Amino acid sequence: MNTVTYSIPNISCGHCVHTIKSELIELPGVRAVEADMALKTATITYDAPADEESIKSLLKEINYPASE
Ligand SMILES: [Cu+2]
Repeated sequence: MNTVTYSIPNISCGHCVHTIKSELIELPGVRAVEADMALKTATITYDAPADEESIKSLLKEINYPASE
């Protein structure tokens, strides 16, 4: 089990948080998603087949790219 936290500048309201959580949880291997509106971060707990690459590519696809 792996956990990563990304900074996501596009998070601006509760709708963003909901979108990120509901989209990411659909990705095979993702076990848990928390997103914080105030901090503009998302914390994702995952196992294979999910990996950082697939998570970041999904975030980009839904227009919430992780900044690094
Ligand atoms: Cu929003």
